Amino acid sequence: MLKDASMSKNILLINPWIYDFAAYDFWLKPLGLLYIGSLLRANNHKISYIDCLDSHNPLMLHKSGKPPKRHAYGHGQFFRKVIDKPDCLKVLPRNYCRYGIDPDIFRTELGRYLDTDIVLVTSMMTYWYPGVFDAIKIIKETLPGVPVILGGKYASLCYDHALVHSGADFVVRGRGEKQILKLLQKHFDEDIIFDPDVDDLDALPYPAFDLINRIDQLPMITSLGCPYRCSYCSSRLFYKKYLRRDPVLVANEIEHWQKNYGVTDFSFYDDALLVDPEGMIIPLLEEIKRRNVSCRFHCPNGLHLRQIDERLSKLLYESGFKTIRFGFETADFLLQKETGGKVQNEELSKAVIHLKNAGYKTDDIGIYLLCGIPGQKTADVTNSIDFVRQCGAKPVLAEYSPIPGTKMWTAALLASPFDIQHEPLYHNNSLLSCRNDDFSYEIYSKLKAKLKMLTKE
Ligand code: B12
Repeated sequence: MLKDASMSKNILLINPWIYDFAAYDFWLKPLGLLYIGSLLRANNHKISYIDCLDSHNPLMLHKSGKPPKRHAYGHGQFFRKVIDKPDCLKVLPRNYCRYGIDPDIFRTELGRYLDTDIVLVTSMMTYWYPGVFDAIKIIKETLPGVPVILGGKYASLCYDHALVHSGADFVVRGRGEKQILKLLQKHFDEDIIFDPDVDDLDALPYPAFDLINRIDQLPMITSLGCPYRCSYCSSRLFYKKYLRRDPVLVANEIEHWQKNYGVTDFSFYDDALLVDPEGMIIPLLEEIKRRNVSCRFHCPNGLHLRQIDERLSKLLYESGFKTIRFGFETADFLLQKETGGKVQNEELSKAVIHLKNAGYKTDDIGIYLLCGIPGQKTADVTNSIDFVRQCGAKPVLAEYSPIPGTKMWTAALLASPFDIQHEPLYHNNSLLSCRNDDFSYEIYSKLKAKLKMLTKE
């Protein structure tokens, strides 16, 4: 029996701040939280949203008088304020900042939702937990007695830490759709009205992007999970199966956001967007072309190189893929095998030729190189940089962030001079927490500066 709609809850979604040495809005949106929001709306709840990272927050714009610099493609700076560093991060002589709106503005925003029944807070990087804790503390002060549910990446990867320290009433680990419905049913006596098969990604309602204050870009996923098992990556911890959507339905969604909300920039959050191109990217882009939907696409998360051939390169270029980054990680054959075997050197050189023939320039082709993995030598990083440059692409250093539960975690525990087991702040990629005598922080910094000079030329 269905309950009266008036029995549904007022649910407030919160995307907390980031506290870090550096943070740039590289097409960053709380996609998982907004997926949960739309599912709850389909279950008759009233959903509201506060984004502590909103660079267009009107109160904050008024207060600061200086808007963060934004790029036409929908990425750019956040509001930023230097804050005290947690003691354990004092080893790094860099400013530590809060990115996002000021806490007093967050309090004011919360004041608009005093009738809230439940607050849902998301979390991203494990080492961003202090922003999450501060948000929960302020929610508890402003909305006393209202239960707070925490989910997301930090909550999942550092579940015990979150249970003890976060201040949330409930902590949810892993995919949230089923769990949140059950939690609302069990603890708040709410009926489940719409309970889709969460393995069918097309059965989920579109994320509640309409709640975003000013949409400058939107993230999309065409799949969850990854067929590869790279040792540094946590994808398999979240997704046992590699789930894909129907490309035509992805095109429908892109067209929906473009036609009804005027969105032109889309970022793909997939772990494996290009795998089996005939199964997704080719039919998707052909469908978009056929419908005359004109968009720009960005892939801040690394793409797989193996699939890049003449046809796909042309299609990506012609379809408006402006920002393309590929995960290469290292030019060392043994290390490639050890970390996951997803790509080899010849595949990079061939891919770059195809991409250039299609129209991309050296600077457009960003190649992520993993640096600071346990036991890695400086020579490996410099050789990899040289190889990428010889191929005619742009090396981009991706500093290793150790993630609990991954295959590389045990090696990271042994290699790190920091207590990464008990303190997630040490997972911060800026800290280079698995540095060693050969690949020290100083060497890394010099390399990074040199690379900046070289790629500026
Ligand atoms: C897109 C992406 C990025 C984007 C931005 C993403 C963002 N929004 O912040 C960019 C490119 C900027 C990025 C950068 C980095 N990333 Co990244 N990224 C991702 C990626 C691929 C997708 C995240 C996502 O949206 N997933 C899809 C949504 C649907 O899933 P979800 O968020 O988990 O949400 C579900 C659940 O968590 C839950 N849930 C979420 N919120 C809530 C709330 C409640 C209340 C409940 C109940 C449930 C719930 O339900 C949701 C639906 O099922 C993930 C890997 C992955 N596949 O998830 C890595 C990942 C988060 N990134 C990771 C890493 C390592 C990095 C980098 C450090 C890489 C590097 N060396 O440069 C940088 C760090 C940047 C920085 N400034 O520090 C790691 C995490 C590291 C860590 N220690 O936490 C991940 C897990 C990948 C990995 N290697 O394993 N990343």
